[in-house]
Amino acid sequence: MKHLIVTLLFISLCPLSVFAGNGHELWLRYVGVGKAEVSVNKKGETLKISKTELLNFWQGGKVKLQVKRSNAHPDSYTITGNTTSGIVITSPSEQGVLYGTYHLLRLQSTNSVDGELNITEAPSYDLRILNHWDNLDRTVERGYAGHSIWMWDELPEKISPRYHEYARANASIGINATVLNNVNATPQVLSHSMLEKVKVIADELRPYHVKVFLSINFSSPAELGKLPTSDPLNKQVAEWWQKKADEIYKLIPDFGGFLVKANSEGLPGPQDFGRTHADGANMLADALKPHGGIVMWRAFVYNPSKEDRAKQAYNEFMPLDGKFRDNVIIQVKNGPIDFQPREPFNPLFGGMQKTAVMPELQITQEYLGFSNHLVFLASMWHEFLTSDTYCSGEGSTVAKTTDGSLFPHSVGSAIAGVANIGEDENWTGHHFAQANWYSFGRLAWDATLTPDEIADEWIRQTFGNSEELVKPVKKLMLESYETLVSYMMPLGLHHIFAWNHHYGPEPWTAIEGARPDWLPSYYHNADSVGLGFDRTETGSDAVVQYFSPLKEIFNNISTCPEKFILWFHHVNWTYKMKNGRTMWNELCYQYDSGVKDMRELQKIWDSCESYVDAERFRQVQSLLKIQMRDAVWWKDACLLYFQTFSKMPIPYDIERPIHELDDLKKIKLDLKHHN
Ligand code: GCW
Repeated sequence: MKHLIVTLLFISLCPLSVFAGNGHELWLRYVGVGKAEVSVNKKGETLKISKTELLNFWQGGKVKLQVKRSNAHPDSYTITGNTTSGIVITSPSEQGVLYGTYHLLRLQSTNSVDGELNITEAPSYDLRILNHWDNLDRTVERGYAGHSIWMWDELPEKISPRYHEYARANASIGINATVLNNVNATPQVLSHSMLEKVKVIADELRPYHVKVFLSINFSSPAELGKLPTSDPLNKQVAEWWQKKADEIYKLIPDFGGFLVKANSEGLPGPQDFGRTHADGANMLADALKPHGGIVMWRAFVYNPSKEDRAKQAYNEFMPLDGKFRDNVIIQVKNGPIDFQPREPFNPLFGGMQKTAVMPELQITQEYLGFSNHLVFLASMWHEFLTSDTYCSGEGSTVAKTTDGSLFPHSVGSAIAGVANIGEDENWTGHHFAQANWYSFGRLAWDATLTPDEIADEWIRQTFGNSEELVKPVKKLMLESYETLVSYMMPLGLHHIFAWNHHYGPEPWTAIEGARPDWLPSYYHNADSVGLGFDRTETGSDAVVQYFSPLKEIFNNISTCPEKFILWFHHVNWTYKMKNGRTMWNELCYQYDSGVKDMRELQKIWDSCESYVDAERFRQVQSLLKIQMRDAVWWKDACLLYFQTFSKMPIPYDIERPIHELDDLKKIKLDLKHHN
C-alpha cells in the first residue's frame, strides 16, 4: 500500500515520467489515477469501456452515463454539468457515450474543464474510415512505419494486443470503421481461412465500435471461385458474390462492405467485360444489400491517352451520376491527380450530385517526405474541405457537398483516410505523423475545426500543457505545410518526383517506353518559353469541369490563384507575378523561402528541448536534419534543372545552390521496399 501511495505521488508530480518516450501511447497520455464515481443506465460492452476509462482517469467526481433514445444522430452526445455536482454524458447510442467520454477526457488533458459544461456534438460524417494499404504478407504499400499491424500468420489463434490499442485510439477520435487490406487487393483475402482471421479482428474492434471492411479484387469469381469469367452481368458471377457475402456475414454480422479499386493502374474491373463502373458497383451492392453492407467504389481511374489525366475521373464518372444503387458511394481522392503536396479539389466534388461521393485523403506521406518530413496535414485538408465548389452558389464547400448537407443520400456520408500506421513502436514512424492520424479523425468528426484548434489539442495531449511548449510547437506545425509545399512543389507544380519511389526530386526523369503520364515532364512541361500545364480552355480545358465563377477564375492567368498558377497555366518565365517579380524569380524565391522556413522550424524545435522527453526530442530533432537536407536537395534540383530552360540567373540575394545538377541526377535511392 505504502508503495502504491509513493508511486501515485510520483506519477502525479512527474507526469512525463510515467510514459516511456517512445510515443506508443499516442495522444492518450492520461496522467494520474481516476477519482470518479461512474453510473450507467444500461448494460453493454461499449458502455463498460466508457465506465472503465472514466474510473481509471477522470479526476472530477461523479459521472452519469446514459443512453437515451432520441432523433439526434446516433453518434451524437451531450455533456452537461460540472465537476462539483457531477457530469452527465447522454447519447442515443453506446458509441455516442464513448465519444462523449473521450471528449471529456480530452478536455481534462487539455486543461479545458472549467465551470459549467454544456456541450452538444454530432459528427460531420457518418462513416469515418481508415483505409489500410496493407498486404497479406504484411508489407504496406506506401507505408513508412514498419510492417502491417495485422498479424495474419498468427491469426486466428493469437490476438495481438495492438488490435485493442488500435481500436481504442481510433474510438478516442471518432473513427468508426476501417478497411484492413490494400486496394490493390488479392482475391485471396476472400478465402474462407482469411475470413476467419478477419472475423477475429472484427471481434476485437467491435466493442470500440470500429466496423471492418475489406478491399476486394474484381476478378475474385474467376481467380478464387474458378468461374470462367468475372463479368458483372453474368448470373453465376452475381451468385458467387452473393454467396461470398452470405459467408462473410455469417462470420461477421456487422461487416461494413467492400472498397473497390477497379480498372485502375492495371487492376481488373467491369470494363474488361465491356461493362461500366456502375455495372460493377451495382452487382456488388446487390450482393451486400440484404446484409446492410455498402460499396465504396473508387474514382481513381486514368489511362495513358491524349486526354489530360486530371480530367479523366470526371469524364468517366459524371455520365454515371445517378446510375448507382443507393448503397454505393464513390470514393474520390481530394485532388484530380494523386495526393500531390498541393492540388485544387477534384471537380467531382460538387459535380456528382445524384450519387453519394466521399473524399479520400492520404494520411500516409507518400508524396510528402514519407515519415521523415514533419508536415501537419490538417492544414492541407482544411484548405480542401473549405474550398468553394460553387455548385449550389457561393459557400458550397467540398465539406458541404459530401457531408450530406447539400446532397443527402440514404447511404449516409463518409470520408476515408489512407492510414499511416505500422508496427513501429510509435505507430507512425515520425512522432508528428501521429498528429495526422489524429487530425483525420477530428476533421471527420467535425469538418469545421481549424488546424490551429486541432494542433492545440493534439500538442497538449501529446506533449503537455506548458505554454512555453504549446506556442512554439503549434507555430512549427501550422507553418510546416506551406514550408513543405515551398521547398517541394510551389506555385502549383506537381508530380515531379523520382520514378520508382515518390521521395526525392527528379523533374528530369526520362525513361524510354514509359507511360508518359507517369513522367514528370508530362506535368511540368518546362520549355524555353515557360513552365506549367496549360489546362485553360485553349489547353486541355480541365477548367471546364469546375463551376462558374471558378472556371473563369482558374482560366484567366491574372485571376488564377498563384498557388495554382502552374497547375492551370503554361506560364512564361518572364511573366510578371502579382508582387512584380518574374515567374522565374518568384519560383526561385519560393524554393528559397521553403529552405529558410525549414531552418526556422528546426530552431523552434531545438528551443523546446527542456519541455519534451529526451527520446522523442532527439528522434524529431534528427528527422528535422534529414528534412532540412532534403529541402536543400529539392530546391537545388528543381532550380538547377528548370534553369536549363529559363536560362536566367538565380537571384543573387538568395542562397546559392550547393550541388551540381549532374550529381543530383546520379542519386538513386534504393527505396523499393517502400513501393
Ligand atoms: O498514388 C498511387 C500510389 C499507389 C496506390 C494508388 C492508388 C494503392 O502510388 O501506390 O495504390 O495511388 O491510390 O490506388
